[in-house]
Amino acid sequence: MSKILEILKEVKESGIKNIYKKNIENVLGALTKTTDFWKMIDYSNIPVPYAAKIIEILKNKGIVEIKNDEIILTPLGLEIIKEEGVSAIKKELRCEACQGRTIPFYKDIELYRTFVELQKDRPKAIQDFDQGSVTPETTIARVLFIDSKGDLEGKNIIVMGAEDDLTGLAIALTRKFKKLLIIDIDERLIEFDNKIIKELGIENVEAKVWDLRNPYPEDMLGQFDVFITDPPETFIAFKAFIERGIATIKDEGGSGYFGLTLRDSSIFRWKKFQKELLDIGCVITDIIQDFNDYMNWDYHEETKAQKVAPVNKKPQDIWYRSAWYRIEVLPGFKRVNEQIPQEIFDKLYLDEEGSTT
Ligand code: SPD
Repeated sequence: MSKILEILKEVKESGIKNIYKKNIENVLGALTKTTDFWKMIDYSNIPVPYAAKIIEILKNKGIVEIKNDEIILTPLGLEIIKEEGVSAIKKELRCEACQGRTIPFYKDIELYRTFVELQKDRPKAIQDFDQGSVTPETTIARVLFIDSKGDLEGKNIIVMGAEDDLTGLAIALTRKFKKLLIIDIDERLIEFDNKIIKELGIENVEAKVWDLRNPYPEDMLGQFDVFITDPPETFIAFKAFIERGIATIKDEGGSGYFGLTLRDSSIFRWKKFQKELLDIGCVITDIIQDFNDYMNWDYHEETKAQKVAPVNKKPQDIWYRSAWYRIEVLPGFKRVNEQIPQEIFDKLYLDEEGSTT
């Protein structure tokens, strides 16, 4: 049996089911690029608890050693990599202009500069709602991407939660939409948006506090062309958020945008998400890996991610990224608008794959 398959067998025996050979190869490949645990996660696209278990097994087998919080491949590790043809993911080959997003944020430099200035005093990301804000470059790239797909000008748009990214505010600044509704459970964010929207006299925007557990009122159903969200990644939460988004869509051809990460869910769960999207009448038109870069959050040390990490060192740089999904709603889609029960909401963020809340 190959060494990689031996490692995989041991990881599975430890109780992890959603794992396959490619995950082990990606971890080994990542370690040829970095000795930093968090950067290794970034390179290998794997949930933190799974990466931690793989490192533990690699260490026990003498394939890596940990010195001063750095994870270092041993001569045995380097030999396995060579013999089994492991190749690292090479982020350095991506387009430098757009950083792999397909559209550089500076395509609208005025929008970017205005946004950077306005967001300076934004509310800090808090643990309560699993907040973690994307960089201003990401937020502006999202808006330009949405515009590039014909989903901004003259459209009715709803931004559902995740306003810690200020995507709703950035869309408001374009003034290109027909109607914009921003909802979020965190009143600090809604107040922040409303203050700026009022000061700048931007019309046809409403920002209001809304708890996504509650069904939408009739006047929000079937009213929008586009929804934008960033769902928590337990399956049940994902389904609930996306169904809520689709319930707001007016007509076939309407679209939805959201982020999905491989840092808090496995590729196996992505398969389940994608099947669900097809089953509820959508098609996935775009998936752009590493589109969304999240700024490190202050509560990291309190999280399961840091607790399971094999090092005490905290992330020094951006390591948490997500893919940007675009879906379209096809003829025959259904609107689901049910109450999300408390017991589902209680398990919204954390499970065996999620660890950053
Ligand atoms: N807790 C860290 C920040 C998490 C941000 N949520 C990303 C969700 C992607 N669907």
